[in-house]
Amino acid sequence: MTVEHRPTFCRICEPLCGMVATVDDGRLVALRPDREHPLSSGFACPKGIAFAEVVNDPDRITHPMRRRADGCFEPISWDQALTEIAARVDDIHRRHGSAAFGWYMGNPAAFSYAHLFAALTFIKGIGRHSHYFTSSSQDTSNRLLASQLLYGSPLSVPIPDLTRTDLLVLMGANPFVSHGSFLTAPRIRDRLTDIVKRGGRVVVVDPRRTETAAAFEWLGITADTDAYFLLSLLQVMFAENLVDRHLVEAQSTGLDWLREQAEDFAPEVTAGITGIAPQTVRTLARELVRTPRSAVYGRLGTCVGRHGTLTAYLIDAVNLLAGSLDRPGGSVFSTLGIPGQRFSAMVMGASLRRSFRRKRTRIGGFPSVIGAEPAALLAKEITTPGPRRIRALFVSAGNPVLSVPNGAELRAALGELELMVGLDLYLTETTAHCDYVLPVTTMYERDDFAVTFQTFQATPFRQATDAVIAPVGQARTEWDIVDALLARIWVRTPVFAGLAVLRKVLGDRLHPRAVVDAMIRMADGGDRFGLRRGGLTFRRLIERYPHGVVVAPHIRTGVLDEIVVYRGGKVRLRHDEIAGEIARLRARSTPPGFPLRLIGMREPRSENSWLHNSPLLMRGNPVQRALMHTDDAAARGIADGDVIQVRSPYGQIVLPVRLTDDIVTGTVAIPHGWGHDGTGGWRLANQAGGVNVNLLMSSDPADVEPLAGMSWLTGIPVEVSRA
Ligand SMILES: Nc1nc2c(c(=O)[nH]1)N[C@H]1C(S)=C(S)[C@@H](COP(=O)(O)OP(=O)(O)OC[C@H]3O[C@@H](n4cnc5c(=O)[nH]c(N)nc54)[C@H](O)[C@@H]3O)O[C@H]1N2
Ligand SMILES: Nc1nc2c(c(=O)[nH]1)N[C@H]1C(S)=C(S)[C@@H](COP(=O)(O)OP(=O)(O)OC[C@H]3O[C@@H](n4cnc5c(=O)[nH]c(N)nc54)[C@H](O)[C@@H]3O)O[C@H]1N2
Ligand code: SF4
Ligand SMILES: [Mo]
Repeated sequence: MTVEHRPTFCRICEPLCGMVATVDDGRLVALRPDREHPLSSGFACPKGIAFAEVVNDPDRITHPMRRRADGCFEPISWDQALTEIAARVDDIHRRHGSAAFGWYMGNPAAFSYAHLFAALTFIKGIGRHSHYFTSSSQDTSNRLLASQLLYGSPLSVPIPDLTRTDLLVLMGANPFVSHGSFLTAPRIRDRLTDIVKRGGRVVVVDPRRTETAAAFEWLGITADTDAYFLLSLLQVMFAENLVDRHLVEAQSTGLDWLREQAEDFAPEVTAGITGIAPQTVRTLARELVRTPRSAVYGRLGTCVGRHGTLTAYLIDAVNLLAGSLDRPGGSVFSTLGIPGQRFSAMVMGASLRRSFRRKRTRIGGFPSVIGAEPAALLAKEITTPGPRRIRALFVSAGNPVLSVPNGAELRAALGELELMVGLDLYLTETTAHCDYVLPVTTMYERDDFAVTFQTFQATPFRQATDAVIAPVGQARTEWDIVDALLARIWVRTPVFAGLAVLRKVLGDRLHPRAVVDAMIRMADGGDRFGLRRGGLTFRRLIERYPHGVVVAPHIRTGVLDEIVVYRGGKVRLRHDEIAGEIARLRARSTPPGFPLRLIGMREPRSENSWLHNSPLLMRGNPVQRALMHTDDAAARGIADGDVIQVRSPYGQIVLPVRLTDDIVTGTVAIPHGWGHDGTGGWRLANQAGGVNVNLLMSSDPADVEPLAGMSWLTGIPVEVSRA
């Protein structure tokens, strides 16, 4: 028996905290925070520590399974599963072509390079009419599209310069619970507190006085009105001549156009909508401009309203006008420092902009954003007859029955598929509908380098890890699964044929790790393939820097000409799409009879839908509860602890309520990710039950944000009564 302690890192959420895995005779028995990690230095949250329970969960799927005619699953061998799936893929492709295939890739995929490569290789490789969905359209597509418009590339996403800013405005983010998003900053709570310690301020714009807001200054806002608030900030900056035109025009074009767009939105006009006093807006606008190191940062709450792309665009516009864009302590762009990166971003940006203009989804005619379609329309893409109808669906690392609007519609639609294949750790409310469920490795059973999050690090940092244990049972990585499947498929698209040739030449060495290794070697700190002695490689990171390594104390600024890929290197403010959204904003209405507004709420011991089966995290039997204002409850005869019915124009749910004064009146908050109704195979999660809040959301194309295809998940009109 040998007990080993292996440094690695957590990949549940975005700080990627350093962990030490205790491995006893090949089994992962414990996880503890890594004190030697340069940034997380001994911090990990309860989710990260409890993850050993997921790895060893008796409910975890550890061998391939096939659904029988009676609906029950039976174990089958890998060879049989892959051979049968391949035959059905070939058959469906022969009859319907690539348009019959869909892939939904959920959130945990972003934390695994092998997974990203696998999903994209399959679904993009099978042909250009295939349907690709990701959790991004519930999360980030609007942010990426705003960057595509402003800078020409969706990869140019600014983050607040957390370690140097003196005035940070957080909008729609609750980092004390979420640990930060689109912002990789371990110990983010400490980093935020540091701002105040050095004499600065943190202002939290949120309909709820969240855990984060309670620690700093709270500015309560009515849900889904951030665009009005931001337009008012711009209006004040222009009207009070706060803008340094010379500075801003050196960075951008279209300033006068933007002034016209914001003209009608004086704070006095928007106050009734946002609930924020005009004087507060004016003061904040002045402070943002006058504080040399200020930054506005918007996250999930600003993404999932009805105008997510506009809102993300306006946040950057405010930073630009405040003189904070690409400046120390402001809103900055982290780059990898790869020679020629601007050129490749230019090529990719041009191609994505072209497909945004030309490609339209079958349902609703939505543009293609980062090559993906709106997940809110997945059900209709399956059920609507006609060409390009989805008949085969792969779902990896996602639980869309609980995470997209109108899960009931999606659940029913899944029954119409000819083939459904799931790659997951569990039999979930989604994968339970699959014909085949394939067992995947957890993060501790695979090597990794967090490609997705490199440019969102508040302090530029690199860490790579080997697998700390061998795959549990028969689990395989997503790459190995797709690779083995492709080896059995006869469909010969150009991509698949090319891979077949490479497979013959390279054998096992055909692996995306080589691409990631090349990226590490070419980036800042890398060995540049021998040009820089002692520089980083994938292997050297693991061997020499097992706890990770800081590659620069701060994010480099003055990089606008590198990250803007438009000719001329200037930020483009003027866009018809943005004007269209502002026009739509003016024409906005809400149905009568639903006076309250629904928002979301994350919980410290939950991760979307998938950590409700860990005994440690479920200690004390947590129950999903709605949160509403004492006054709104009193007006409806509702008492604390009552069971309430929540109705929207699109659905209704019943759950217990907690009353509070720490929320803007007229707001109801409900956590998502619950509603384990026994369909799935996670026994503890099923006991916790709860309801699927997304039954209150609309999957009508008219309710999907038109530019980025974002699901509408916040500010939903609702009414509440005692059940
Ligand atoms: N513990 C835990 N951590 C997580 C997750 C989890 O489920 N649990 N999920 C992970 C994932 S997938 C993500 S994307 C990140 C998200 O991390 P964050 O971006 O920090 O998002 P949330 O924690 O959901 O906080 C969003 C905030 O927006 C507020 N809000 C809602 N509507 C509006 C609005 O219209 N305007 C404004 N200004 N605010 C609004 C809500 O009250 C809430 O406080 O968290 C990640 N981390
Ligand atoms: N109302 C409301 N809805 C929301 C949100 C909200 O704030 N409010 N937030 C949205 C956001 S930000 C997101 S990101 C989405 C998330 O939505 P999804 O990504 O669709 O769902 P998750 O609940 O994250 O489910 C992740 C699944 O991946 C599996 N899994 C975990 N690790 C791995 C792995 O390594 N490989 C594979 N193959 N599977 C793995 C888990 O078992 C689980 O089944 O939900 C969105 N939905
Ligand atoms: S904060 Fe996120 S990354 Fe850190 S330990 Fe917790 S779950 Fe893991
Ligand atoms: Mo997310």
